[in-house]
Amino acid sequence: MTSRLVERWQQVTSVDAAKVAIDDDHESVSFETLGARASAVSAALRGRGLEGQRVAMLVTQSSGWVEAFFGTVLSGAVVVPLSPLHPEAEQRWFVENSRSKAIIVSRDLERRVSGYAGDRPVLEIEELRQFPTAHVSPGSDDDTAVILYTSGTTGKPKGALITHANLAELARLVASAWQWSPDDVLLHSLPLHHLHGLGISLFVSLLAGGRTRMIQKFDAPRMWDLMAEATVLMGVPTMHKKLLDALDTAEAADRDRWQKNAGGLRLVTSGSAALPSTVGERWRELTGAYPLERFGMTEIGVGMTNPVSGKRVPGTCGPPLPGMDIRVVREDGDDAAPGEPGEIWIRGPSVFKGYDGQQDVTRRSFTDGWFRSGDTATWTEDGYVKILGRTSVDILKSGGYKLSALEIEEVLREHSAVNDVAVVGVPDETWGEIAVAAVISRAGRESEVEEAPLRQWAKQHIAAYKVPKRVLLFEDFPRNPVGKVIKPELVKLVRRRLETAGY
Ligand code: MLC
Ligand code: AMP
Repeated sequence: MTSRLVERWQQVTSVDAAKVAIDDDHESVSFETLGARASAVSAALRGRGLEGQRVAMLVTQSSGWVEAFFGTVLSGAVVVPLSPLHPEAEQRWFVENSRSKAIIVSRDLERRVSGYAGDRPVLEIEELRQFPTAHVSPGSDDDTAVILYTSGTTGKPKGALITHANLAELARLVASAWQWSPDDVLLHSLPLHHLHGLGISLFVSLLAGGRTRMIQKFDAPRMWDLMAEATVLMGVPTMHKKLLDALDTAEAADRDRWQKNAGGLRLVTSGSAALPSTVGERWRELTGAYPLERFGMTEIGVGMTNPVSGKRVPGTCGPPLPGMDIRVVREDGDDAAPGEPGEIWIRGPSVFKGYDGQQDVTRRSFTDGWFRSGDTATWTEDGYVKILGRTSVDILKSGGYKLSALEIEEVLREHSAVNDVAVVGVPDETWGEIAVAAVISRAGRESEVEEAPLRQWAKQHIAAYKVPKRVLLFEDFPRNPVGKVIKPELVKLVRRRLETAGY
């Protein structure tokens, strides 16, 4: 039986073939053209024997990205999306860790892979899409469609294996709950190497037959202007905050126009991190409705969502998304009553297959078929879920990106002037949370590990968004009797130091 993802792709690219699917900064591409180009990419990849293999892609966010993604999937291969936000060292690691056999690039990014491509073919999407024949592999629901790397409680990110069925069901369930129609126009600027941008935004719109206005990178004034043609805006809380800050500081004429644009939106959603109510209330003033907040995760898709019509409760992520099962489980394993804290456990058709090459970690992440999220939450009396925080102090959420303190520490420890380092998260108005590095220098080398030089050095090894925004020098850290850093104590010291410094 053909995979639901391939089946849906074929329907949507043929039923309303002439309709515009993607508007990017260069062209408007119809569903028919998108479908034909993806089938050409697929044939080209088959011609190179890549079916069944992993294929990395470093393609600018545009219609070409969609063609590369679906071309790879239709060929029977697995996509490993890379981001230009990652330095070469990190991209190399993703390509090697995933054992990718080829790299699809857009011409503007081709130079970025030359240092690590090795003997892997580097294939330009601009060439692949012109391949003279077409091919579509039926695939099957359980095939992996994409590997998304997600930071966790281990040093290195883990590759989440997301199947054809996971993506198709995520798109179907969300489109239905959010009453998506082919007349909707999504304004899209979220990064496509994460599930929010890829699966929750782009594919929901695309597979529902809507139009997607894609811009390469978030830019608040452009977003406000482009909102004039949009009906739906999806963002992380930081994006919403940055949009509102731009509105507040805009010239009067821009502000009037932008406010009018906001009034035309049917739906504003927020996810990936907790939405501050101050930000939500500002959106309510602009659009007449509090943003729809929902909860998601790379491994599970969307778990809970406030309703489109019906009561949206600020500070909650709403009831379970219809089609998904949610439990809040106490430490003793029983289900929590309303008001009692517990861990969110999730089951449903968009829950992933496991972590690539990490069967033990995968096994430990599930209990009786339920994925354990690592988020602490509680039910409200109305059956809505309120998030209380993460169970691990080493997982941070900054501007919607999940950051692993351990991963960042591992990188910073490689610096020869760093004697020891501990990374902690502290609250921040714009980013939700920022990473701060507490560093113990090797004797006499303090100047090398000050904020500016250490941050600059770190950017060669990890994405700039993972690099701690503040670096503080310490003589030692609070430790327990066996020498382990007591992070909650360190957080207090860090916050005090930052407050004293006026941060
Ligand atoms: C950018 N920077 C960040 C950052 N984003 N630092 C910490 N956290 C972030 N999220 C850094 C830049 O590298 C730069 O560093 C400086 O901050 C200023 O960058 P900018 O260009 O002004 O940032 P901007 O482009 O405005 O980016 C903000 C943003 C972006 C909110 C648009 O962070 C973003 O796209 N976030 C979305 C993340 C996301 O999609 N998460 C979904 C995960 S999936 P320097 O040093 O150069 O000055 C998931 C599931 C679910 O969570 O439920 O959705
Ligand atoms: P990621 O691993 O990047 O997919 O991030 C998933 C995590 O984002 C979840 O486990 C939560 O911690 C967090 N998250 C997602 N949506 C929300 C939300 N609406 N409120 C609070 N946290 C959220």
